[in-house]
Order: sequence, then structure tokens, then C-alpha cells
Amino acid sequence: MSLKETSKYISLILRHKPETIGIHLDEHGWANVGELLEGIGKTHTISMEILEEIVRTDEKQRYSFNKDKTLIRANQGHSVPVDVELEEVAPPEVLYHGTGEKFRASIEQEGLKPKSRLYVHMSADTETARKVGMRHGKPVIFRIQARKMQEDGYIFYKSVNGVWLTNAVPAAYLQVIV
Ligand code: HQG
Repeated sequence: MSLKETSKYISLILRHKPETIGIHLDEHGWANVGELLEGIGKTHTISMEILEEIVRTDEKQRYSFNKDKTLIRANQGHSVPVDVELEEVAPPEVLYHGTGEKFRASIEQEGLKPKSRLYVHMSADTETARKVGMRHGKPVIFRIQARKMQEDGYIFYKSVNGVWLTNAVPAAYLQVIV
């Protein structure tokens, strides 16, 4: 089993379905490392060394340990309601959101919604947005007037791995770019 597959499984557990291996996340999204290793070990090849390698080498830096590495959590991307103590940050003039062409009409009508996750995910660059969009078929990129939204009272957060997050984006702040 590749590290990537194991990482995907960890992401499922730490963001969406901890019950899959019978563990619990605390209110800040932390899971007990010992319990995680034991639970994952039932179906995947894992050890503390492998887990440390996954955390260290993950291309999106999706996970963090606490100081003594007894706890681990996903930095963002959750559907379960946890408070990962996101930092409120003033956004740049514009941010980008990549999605699938099939969602375009609905988004143009009702704006961006978090759907199954806690927040709408955005990036500061179009390349990341394009990659995220490609996960949903033919990609479409929306430009978000983030600074203007903030001036109008909307709050933006930046996760420790650099993903921009907000609760929702009304259609008035959106524009498709080509
Ligand atoms: C769409 C990955 C119709 C939205 C990425 C998106 C990201 C609407 C989909 C992170 C809509 C939800 C998140 C509306 C939003 N009508 N469709 N009104 N509003 N949508 O996977 O942003 O690799 O939950 O455009 O890199 O694609 O997992 O969100 O297409 O950062 O770490 O509903 O996941 O990171 O899809 O991806 P998702 P996302 P990881």
C-alpha cells in the first residue's frame, strides 16, 4: 500500500469519518495518535515512523501533530464540526475557487456554498484553483472579490497550510475567468 493511499485514508478519518476506525475527535479536531495508529493498522500498513513521514512529506501539508506528537489533526477540509482555531486574516484583493463546469450555473445563481464541508475553499493562485477544479471534471475558475467582501463584513481565515476559507460567497462577488 502506498503512502498516498494511507494518507487518503487518514484524511477521511481526520476530516470526515473518525467512526470508521472507532475513534473520536475532540472539539479542536485532535485525534489520539496511539488510537489512530491502532485503528489504521487494522487495514493499512502503518507505524509511528510512517505516520511521521506522511505528515512531513504531504504535498499539501494536510496534517499537524501537537508538540509531543501524542495528538494529530487535519489542518482544514473537515465536514465534521470541529474548531481548528483558524486564524482570521485580511484577504488579498482577489482569491480563486476552482470547480466543475457542471456546477457553474448553480454557483452563478446562488453563490459558493460550503456543501459538505465547513467552509468554502479558495486559493490565492489560479493554478491551485485549476487543480481543485479538475477533481470535478471540466474545470471552471471563479475569481472572488475577497477584499470587497471583507470590507462588506465577511470574515476570511487562512489555515496553517495556506488554504483560504470563508463561510459562503454571494454570487455578486464572483466572476468566471478563462
Ligand atoms: C461546489 C481538496 C453547486 C464547489 C482541494 C465544489 C480543496 C456548488 C463542490 C478542498 C455550489 C464541493 C476542497 C453551488 C459550491 N452549487 N455547486 N451553489 N457551491 N459548489 O470537494 O472546494 O486534496 O467539498 O465548487 O484542494 O472542491 O482534499 O470542495 O466543486 O482545498 O486536501 O461544490 O479539497 O483538498 O466540493 O475542495 P468539495 P472543493 P484535499
